[in-house]
Amino acid sequence: MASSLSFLATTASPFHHHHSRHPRKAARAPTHFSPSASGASTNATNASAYDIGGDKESILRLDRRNVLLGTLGGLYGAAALGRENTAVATPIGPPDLSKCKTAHAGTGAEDVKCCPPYKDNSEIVDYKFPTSSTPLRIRKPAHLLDADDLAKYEEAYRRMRALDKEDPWSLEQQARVHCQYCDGAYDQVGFNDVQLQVHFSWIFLPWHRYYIHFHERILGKLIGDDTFALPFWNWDSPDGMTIPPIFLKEGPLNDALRNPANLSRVVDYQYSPTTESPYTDEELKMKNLYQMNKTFRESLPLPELFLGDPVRAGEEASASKTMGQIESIHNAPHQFVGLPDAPFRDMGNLYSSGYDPLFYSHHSNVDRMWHIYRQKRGNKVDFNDPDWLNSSFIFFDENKQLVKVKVADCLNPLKLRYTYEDVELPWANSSIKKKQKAKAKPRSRVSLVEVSEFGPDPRPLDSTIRALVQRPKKSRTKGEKEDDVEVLVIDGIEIPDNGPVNFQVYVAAPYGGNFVGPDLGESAGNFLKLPHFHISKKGDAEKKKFSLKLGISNLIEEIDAEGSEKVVVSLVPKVGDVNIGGIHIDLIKTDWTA
Ligand SMILES: [Cu+2]
Repeated sequence: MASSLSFLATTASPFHHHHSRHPRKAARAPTHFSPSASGASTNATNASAYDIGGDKESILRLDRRNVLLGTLGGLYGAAALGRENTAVATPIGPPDLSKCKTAHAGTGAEDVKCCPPYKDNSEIVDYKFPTSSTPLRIRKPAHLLDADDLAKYEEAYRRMRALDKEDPWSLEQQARVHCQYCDGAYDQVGFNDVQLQVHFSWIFLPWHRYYIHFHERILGKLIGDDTFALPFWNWDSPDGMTIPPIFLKEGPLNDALRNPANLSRVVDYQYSPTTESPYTDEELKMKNLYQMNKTFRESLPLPELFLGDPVRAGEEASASKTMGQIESIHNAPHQFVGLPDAPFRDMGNLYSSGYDPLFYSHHSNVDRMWHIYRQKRGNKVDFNDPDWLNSSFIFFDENKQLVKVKVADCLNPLKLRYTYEDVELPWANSSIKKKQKAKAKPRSRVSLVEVSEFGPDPRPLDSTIRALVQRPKKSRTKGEKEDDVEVLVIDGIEIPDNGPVNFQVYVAAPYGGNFVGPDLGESAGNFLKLPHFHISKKGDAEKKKFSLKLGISNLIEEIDAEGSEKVVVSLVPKVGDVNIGGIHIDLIKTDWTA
C-alpha cells in the first residue's frame, strides 16, 4: 500500500503547511484526484489518482500527531478569537430539558412521548472526558466478532433490556434520545417553534458520535468491562453488506420490527422499499463500493458535501438544509432494515431507530466513515467555524449524570478513548471505477433524445426528469479544479408529507446540441430520507425546502464532459411525493485553500 501512504504524506505534515513559503500550494496538493493530476506536487507519487486508500501506520501516526501538537486546539483557538470580534456567535445550543414536549413520528405513526427522565433539579455538568490512562476501546467488524466478544455484547444488551424503562441506561431511554433530537420534542432555546434537529446538517456526524459514545460506555458499565467497544456493521465491505448474522440469532441483539424480506440480502446504498432491485447481490456490492469511492473522492475537498450544510441557532435543519452524502447513504441501511410500510418501524423511521441494537452498530460504521474521511484529510478540521465547533448537546453518561458536550471535543476519537480496528477498505481502490466502466454498454445513436432546460417553475418528480444544465465554466484547467469544486445543486425540494423519499441523480454528456443518449449516464449520488417529523401543520411545507449538493468535478471527467458547456441531469424518483424547484451547477471554493 505504498500509494496510499504517499497520498497521506502530502496531507500529513503540519510543519510543511504552516511554515512552507508556499502554503497555498502545499495545502492544495491533496486535491489532485483527476486521473492525470499526479506528479503535480513535489510529494507526488506513482499513486493512481483515484486511489484513496488508507494505511494503518500512517493513520495512527496522524492521530498521534493531532494529539501531540494540538493541531485542532490551535486552529480552533485562532478562529474563535477572530470571530468574536466581528460577528455574533450562533452555535446550536443544547435543549432545555424541562421544556420537552410530545414528538411526532412521521407518516402513519402516532405522536410519541419520548422525553427523558428529567426533574427540574437535575444537575447538568460539563462532560469530564476519560483520561488517557483509561483503556482504548477498539471497535471491530460485527460480522467477524469472536465468541468471547459476542457473549459480552449479548450480555450487555440483555441487561440493558432488563432495566426499568425510566432508567437512563435502559434501551427504552437510549432509543428515546434519538426521538428527542429528531422529531420535534425540543424547540431550540430562545427560538419558539424552531425545531432542534440533528439530521440534515453538519451536526449529524458529531451528534451521533457522542450518542453512541455514551451508549457504548453504558453497555460496558452494565457488564463491568471498561474495554467494551461497539462492533461496527461493516457495510462498506462486500462481506459485511448483509445484516451481520449475530443480529439475526434469537436473543438480545435481535429486533422483531425488521423487514423479513431483507434479512439475508445485500443492502443497496440506493435502497427503496417500494422498488424491486434489478441487481444481483454481486452487482450491488460493486455498485456500493463504487458509490463509496465516489463519495469520498468528490467530497474530500469540500466537507459540506460529506457532512452536510451549516445550521446555526434559530435555523431549522429539519427540512431546509442539505444533508451530506454520507448521511444519505446511511439512510439506505436504515430503510432496508426497518419495516417497509408505514409507520416504517424500527430502523426505518427516525423516532424508533434506537430500539434496534443494530442501529448503534450501524452508526458505529457511519462514525467510522467520518473517522476515515478525517484521516484522509490529514485530520484537518472539517469546518473551522466556531458555530460548528461550539454546537453543544446534552446526554446521560455512564454514571447517569446529565452532561454537556460540544462538537470541538469529539473530533479526535482518542479523546473519547475509542478507535477502530483497521480493516481493508475495498472501496478505496482505483480498480473499482475501471470495472464499472468496462461494464457500460455502448450508446446507440439511433435512439438519441432531445432534452430541454428545467425551466423557471417547480416540477413534480412523478416520473424521470431530464434537463439540460449549464455549467458555470467548461474546459476547466487543473488549477481551476484545485480552487473550486463543481457542485450540482438540486434545490427547492418540497416534500409535502413526513414520509420516506428516495430519488437518484445521474449526469450524462450531451452529444452536441440538445441531444443525449437513452442511458442516464453516471450516478452522481442520491437523495434518501427516512420518515421523520418536519411538517407540523398544513402550509408549512411551503417554507421548508430541502436541497441536495453533489460534487461532480471528477464525474465530469469520467463522462468526458469537461469540454461541454452543458450536461444532462436526470432525476429518477423511487419513493415519495416530491416537487423539484430547480437544478443548477455552482463552483464552490475548496476547503484546502481556506
Ligand atoms: Cu440519527
